[in-house]
Amino acid sequence: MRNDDALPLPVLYIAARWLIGPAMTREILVDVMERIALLLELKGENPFKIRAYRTGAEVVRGHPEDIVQLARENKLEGIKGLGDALRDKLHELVTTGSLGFYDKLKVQFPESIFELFEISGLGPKKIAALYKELKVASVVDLKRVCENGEAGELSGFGAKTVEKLLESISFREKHADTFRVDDAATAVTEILEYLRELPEASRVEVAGSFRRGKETVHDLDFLVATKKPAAVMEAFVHGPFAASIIAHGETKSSIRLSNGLQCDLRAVKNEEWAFALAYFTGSKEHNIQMRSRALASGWTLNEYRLDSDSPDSSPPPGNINEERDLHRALGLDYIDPALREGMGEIEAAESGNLPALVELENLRGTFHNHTTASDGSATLEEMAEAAIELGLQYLGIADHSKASFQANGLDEDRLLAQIAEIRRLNAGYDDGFRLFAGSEVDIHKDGSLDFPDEVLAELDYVVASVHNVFTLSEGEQTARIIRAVENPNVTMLGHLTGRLLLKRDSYAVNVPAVIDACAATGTIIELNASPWRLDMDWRWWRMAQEKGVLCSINPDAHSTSGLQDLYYGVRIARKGWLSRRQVINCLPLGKVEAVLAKKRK
Ligand code: DGT
Ligand code: CA
Ligand code: CA
Ligand code: ZN
Repeated sequence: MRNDDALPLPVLYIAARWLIGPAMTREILVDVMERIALLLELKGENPFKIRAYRTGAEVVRGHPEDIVQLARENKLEGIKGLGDALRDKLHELVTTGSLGFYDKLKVQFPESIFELFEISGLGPKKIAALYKELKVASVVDLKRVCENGEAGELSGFGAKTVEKLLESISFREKHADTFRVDDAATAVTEILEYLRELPEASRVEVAGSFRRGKETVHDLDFLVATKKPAAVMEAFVHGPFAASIIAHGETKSSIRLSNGLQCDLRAVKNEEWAFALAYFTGSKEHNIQMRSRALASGWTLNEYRLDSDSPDSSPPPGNINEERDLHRALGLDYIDPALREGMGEIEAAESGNLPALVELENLRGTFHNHTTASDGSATLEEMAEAAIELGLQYLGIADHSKASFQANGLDEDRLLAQIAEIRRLNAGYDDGFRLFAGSEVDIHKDGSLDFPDEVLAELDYVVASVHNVFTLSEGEQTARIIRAVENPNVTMLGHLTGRLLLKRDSYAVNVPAVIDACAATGTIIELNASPWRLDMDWRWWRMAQEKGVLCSINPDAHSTSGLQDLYYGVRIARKGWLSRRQVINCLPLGKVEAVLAKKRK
């Protein structure tokens, strides 16, 4: 049976292809090495041994070849920074999927100790001190010692540190039942596949905020059409993804995943499918408007059916098998789930003014990507190969500039050398692919840029971003950003608000004023596709679009797999009502150059 939903199917298909990937990755190797170093540090082991693992993690992160493959084939010899012991461990980890040494170490500490790493302001040194001196092994413990004054007495923990720690703890508590979309996406793919394989399930879909493409979700809502709901419920609550069962009913069940995310499943009859899918996709605001629209025709709409409201109202049309049929019955064009937020989509659907939303397949390239030159884990060549592999025609490189010293930002000389390297590599690619030389240049506190104009002018394009001094007043921060935007060398503005979802709020900034400045100067605004950022937020894109501001969907990739974050960026672009016309990286090679050059003329 054909499913008419424009958003989830093609997007999820590609997501599944991209997200599942091979079992062992460079990231896992790095993570295990870093965790070993931390655990050794907590144990007070020899600092040289600890450093060996930290160095090992860095080497693995930055190695230009396929390190997973090399480890598998036991060919790590000769790589600087990896001693015998580490080589053996990497080989064991890659070939067996686990590491005895790490497993033994791990059981000596509560798993919860790693939570402490998610608290901004805590590094391994401080965590080790807290654990050793005060037996702090979880965020709950940390809160206690911050509040009772014990933490403040540790060396290196002044009153200010403690205050900052309490702030990040309360931020974390506030978002305790909220998950970033990337922490849900893999589970969604897995659960959909599992349910679709059940012989009793005729139709299966994910609904709720996930289907609408929200940046964060509270729980996941699955829907199944079936003649045998009990069998489907039984299979669901005992699925391999279910860490615990919250409720097990005849037509409704809930489970919890190991990361804490709740998943609801509802079973309906085949003839109820379109109504139930529409209802449980929401949003609530959208549903309320749809229901009053039905009432205006003399019908009642709920999660099961469309009925006559009274004996003298005309009967509603029958044969509603798809959401599309329901929308048509209400005199509307089909409304994509991404748009169902009760923000004018029904009016637009009534008057035939819904946008043709951008799709992942429309993207031809992307900008704002990092390499080993700054804080990325893949080289220029590896990033280019990965982009070619994904079918992209171009890849924009934008490593950090020198003010981002913690990210190993490039100075002028290193940047000019990188430009030369990109030109040299481009000579080797065929006409179907090209690297663009760019920079993610820091915006200084006063709005000046981290490179002089003559240097910026050497680049194909420039992304300007704020990475420090987040505490300015709204007026000062806005003026700072607008000054950067007014520089003719600045092609686009990076992650406009600086937020990290569920971790750090936006700095104070007047977004409409920045959008106006971008419109006035012809500056593109980035839609940073990292699931941590998704910045600029989807709620602002319609305003930007109305003012003629263009969008660039940028993964801000720090590794080859980071390019896959384009998937999340497209979801947010769709929520922002963007079509391919507003997204510059839908333009093919040969056309996109003119857009990059426009502001400089
Ligand atoms: P969240 O908070 O990320 O889970 O967001 P949703 O939208 O997934 O919300 P959820 O899981 O509470 O409910 C799923 C959908 O069910 C929601 O989008 C619309 C529908 N729904 C739930 N409660 C109500 C309600 O009281 N009235 C109406 N009209 N619809 C509702
Ligand atoms: Ca939900
Ligand atoms: Ca729910
Ligand atoms: Zn950045």
